Order: sequence, then C-alpha cells, then structure tokens
Amino acid sequence: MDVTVRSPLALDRDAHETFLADVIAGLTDYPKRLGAKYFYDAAGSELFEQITGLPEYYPTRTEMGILRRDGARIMGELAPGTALVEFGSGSTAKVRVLLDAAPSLAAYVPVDISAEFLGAEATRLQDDYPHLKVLSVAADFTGLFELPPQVRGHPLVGFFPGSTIGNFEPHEADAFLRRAARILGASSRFIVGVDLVKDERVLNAAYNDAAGVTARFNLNVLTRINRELGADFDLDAFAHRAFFNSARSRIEMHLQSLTRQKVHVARRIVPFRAGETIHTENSYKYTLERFAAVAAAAGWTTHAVFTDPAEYFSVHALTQS
Ligand code: AVJ
Repeated sequence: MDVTVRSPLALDRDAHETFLADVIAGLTDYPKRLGAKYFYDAAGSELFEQITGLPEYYPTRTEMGILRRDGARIMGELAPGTALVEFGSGSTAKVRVLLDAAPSLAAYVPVDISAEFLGAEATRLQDDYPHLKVLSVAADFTGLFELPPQVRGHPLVGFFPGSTIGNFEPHEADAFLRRAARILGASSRFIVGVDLVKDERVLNAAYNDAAGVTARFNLNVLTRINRELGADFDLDAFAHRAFFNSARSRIEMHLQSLTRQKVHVARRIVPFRAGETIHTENSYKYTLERFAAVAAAAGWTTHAVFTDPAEYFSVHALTQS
C-alpha cells in the first residue's frame, strides 16, 4: 500500500492554523457560523458512526441498500485497469459493496484528509482485497489534488457517497463537480450519493433523533474548539437546533445560546445574546431533476439514477462526454 503525503507535521500545523482562522472568522461574523467539516474529530467521527445506525437516520441505510441491490449496474462495464477514486472516505463500508460488485477493478484510491483513516481502514481493506492496488492520497478532497502516478492515464470512476455533497452551498457543489471532472479527466465516470427532498417530518426526525446523538454530535464541535483552540464554551449553555428550511431545500443545524454570555476563544471574547445561534451545518436535499441539472451545468451527463422504492435517497451515475 502506498501513501502520498506531505510532511505530516506541516500538514498538522497548517490544519490547526486554518481551523483557528476559520473559527475566529465564523464567530465574529453575523450570523455566527462554523464549517461542518469541523465536526469530524475522533469523537465527532464516532458520533457520526452512531448517527448512521439510528432508526430516524435513513440516509446511510438507504444508500447501502441501493448499492447492494444495484452495485453491478452502478459500476457498469469496466475497462481493464480501471481505478475507483473515493472523495473523502471516513469508512470503507460502502466502497466494499462496490468492490464486491466489480471484482475486476484494478485500483482503489481513497482521498482523505485524515491520516488516521488512511492508516487503519485502508490497511484493513488492503488485507481483505489483496489483488487490489490501494493507493491512498492524504489531501483535502474539496480542493485540487494530484492522483497517484500509478493510475494516471487509467480509466477512472469517482465515488462520492453519503450525500456529503449536501454540505456544499449550490455554488460550492458546482465548483466541486467541475474540479472532480478535471481531476478524473475526460471519459471518466462519477458515482454520487444524493439525499432527496421528502416529507418534512421524516427530514426533521432524521436530524432530531430521540436518543440525542445528533445533539451530542452538534455540540461536540464546541468541545473540540475548547480543547484545540483553548476556548471555554459551556456545553450546558447551548442547545441543538435542527429544522428543514423548505425555501432553501436544506436541513439547517444550529447551536443556540440559552443565555446572554461571553465565551473566550483563543484570547478573544465572543459575546452571545440569549437565543443567538451559531449556524453549524447545511444539508441540502435535492430532487432528481435538480441534481441532474446541477451536474449538467458542471459538465456531467446523467447516465443512470438509482433510488430506493420510497425515493428517499439516490445514487447518480454520471459520465463526462
Ligand atoms: C455526512 C453531511 C451527509 O448531512 O446528513 C448527520 C451529516 N449531520 N446528522 C448529513 C449529519 C447531522 C450528514 N452528512
């Protein structure tokens, strides 16, 4: 197994500086905001794993069902030497379903910012698929990155599951899809998981689970800021809020200050009014037509779309032509 990395220490230092700058910028903006990518420290990733198993949280289970049922059709015909490039990995559960459905795949290229993922999960996957070339890339998949030289010029299939694309603003989704087209190259394909608009009660329940795991996931970003940036957020003084904003077709998550209070963050004072919120996440929900239009504007043709019978979730097979 090969790993392409810059000096891990330089990467850590840059990541810390960027986190600090983003948090200060977000908490001094109005309305206050934090980037959803900061949920995923070790504790946050573990909480997200728990979310994926909650009865109310349908996306993971539904997407897995689609991949299991239609995996072979989603992957389609594979030319010899085809490599699967996954944008942001987290867990290998989904890609394993595709690898099983397409045993002729030559290489798997997980692109992830987390060295932890690239170490542990990718090694285990390599052990389970000894004939597959696993070529990990440590990079932020939302930016431009280089593919490993071993797969350049090979037929490429991109994979971006989980409706992570829902975290992007419409202009960011457009930019991401364009960049992916450039990275994957002409005549590549792209498999994208996209959560769909549905009954608001189903959407609201998925982000307000009875067990309170999503609330802990949301609040955990404050714990992370306390620990990594030397802040003193009182977790009991903030509450989880999540609701579907139908005008913008997105679930919004916020952390609401329950009192008027001052918080210290990296030697700065951040004041909160009682009831003021920090906007922590958007999770956009698409219709099938809307997503096809977004993909088309970015240079992708919809070759096929796979959904579950209730049309809760969709997997789009896109091609570049
Ligand atoms: C990982 C972005 C797909 O939006 O459903 C789950 C994150 N946030 N519960 C989503 C999330 C709250 C999740 N994505």
